[in-house]
Amino acid sequence: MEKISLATEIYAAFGLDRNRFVAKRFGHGYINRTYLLESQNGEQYILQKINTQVFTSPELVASNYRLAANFLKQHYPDYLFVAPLRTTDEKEYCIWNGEYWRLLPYIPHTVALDAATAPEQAYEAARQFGRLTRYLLHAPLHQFQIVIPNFHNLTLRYSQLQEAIRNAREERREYAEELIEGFLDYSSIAIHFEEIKTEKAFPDRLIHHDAKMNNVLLDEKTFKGVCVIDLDTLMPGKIISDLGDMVRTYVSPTSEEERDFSKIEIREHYFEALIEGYLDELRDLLTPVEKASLFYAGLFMTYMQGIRFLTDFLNEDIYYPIQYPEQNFYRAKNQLVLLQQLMAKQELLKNIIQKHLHT
Ligand code: GN1
Ligand code: MG
Repeated sequence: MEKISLATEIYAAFGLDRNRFVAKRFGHGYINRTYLLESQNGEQYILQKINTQVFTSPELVASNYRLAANFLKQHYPDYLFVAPLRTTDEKEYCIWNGEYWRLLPYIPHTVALDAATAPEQAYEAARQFGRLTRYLLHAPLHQFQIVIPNFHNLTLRYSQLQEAIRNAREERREYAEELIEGFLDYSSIAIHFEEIKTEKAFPDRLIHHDAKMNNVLLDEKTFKGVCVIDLDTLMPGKIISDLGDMVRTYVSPTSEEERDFSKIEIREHYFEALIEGYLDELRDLLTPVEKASLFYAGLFMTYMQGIRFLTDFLNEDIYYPIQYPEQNFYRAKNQLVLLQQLMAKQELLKNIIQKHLHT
């Protein structure tokens, strides 16, 4: 394994002695770079280098963490909220050589799964994301910062795709021609977002905005939900973001990296479990517009993620890291196939939602 050597100053900023720790790359995030630090006597931490191309104002992220942590501590003292540890001079991150680094506690006896392998895991994970939004219901929403403007603004993502189509190199555009058509054929999903986004009864709430399976820690033995992690994009938004990301990432046994599209499948029991888990936290406080958007959520996020991958492919892979040249093309295609399958099963999935809305 590659031996990782991180600067002594970074450790020291958090009061740690580098000589006591071994660092390893950790997790599969695309954006930040994550390490696990372990000492011989079993002390463990998560150290992250924040991607400041994406999170251009790390102080906004830190401010949101602080607001949420304070509110939760006051109102739900038993809730496990994984906030950054302070530096020796009481900051949420240290700046070293122009890089932003932060330290987080490692939560022992937990696992982060890349994919759900039982519906109960989907239920547990969905409950954790639903609980976060519910517990923060009375937090001061307007004091939370928008850390990435327009992050889940499908209208903008759609126009970014159109712009990328216009500006792409001939070669890439031709390569992706059919796929581009495939996405443009579903423009009604973007139009629907336009229609509902400004409705009064479609409120902003505090949303995680990256509700994939491996952003939840489950108990390593019981697989019960323990907490959510990766809270960088915790900010005001719509429930369709988290619910939709769960549909996008828990329902099929495949991940967005799968290139054998015949393996993409809608596992109804997983869909049902995540709907139930999310609604068990939020059922009583959703507005009629939100309730009517529950099936749409999966279309919204799958479509938007596909568009983001395709846009990045056309833009020569400037956002998502790749290991092979057409990776963003295949990720986008994977999302389109998933979207088509959600569409094909919509009656059944809508019935499942109805069943759980009223229990
Ligand atoms: C990115 O870095 P990671 O894997 O947590 C992205 C999400 C996407 C996801 C796709 C800030 O998250 O929006 O859903 O990749 N985060 C950002 O898997 O763009
Ligand atoms: Mg993330």
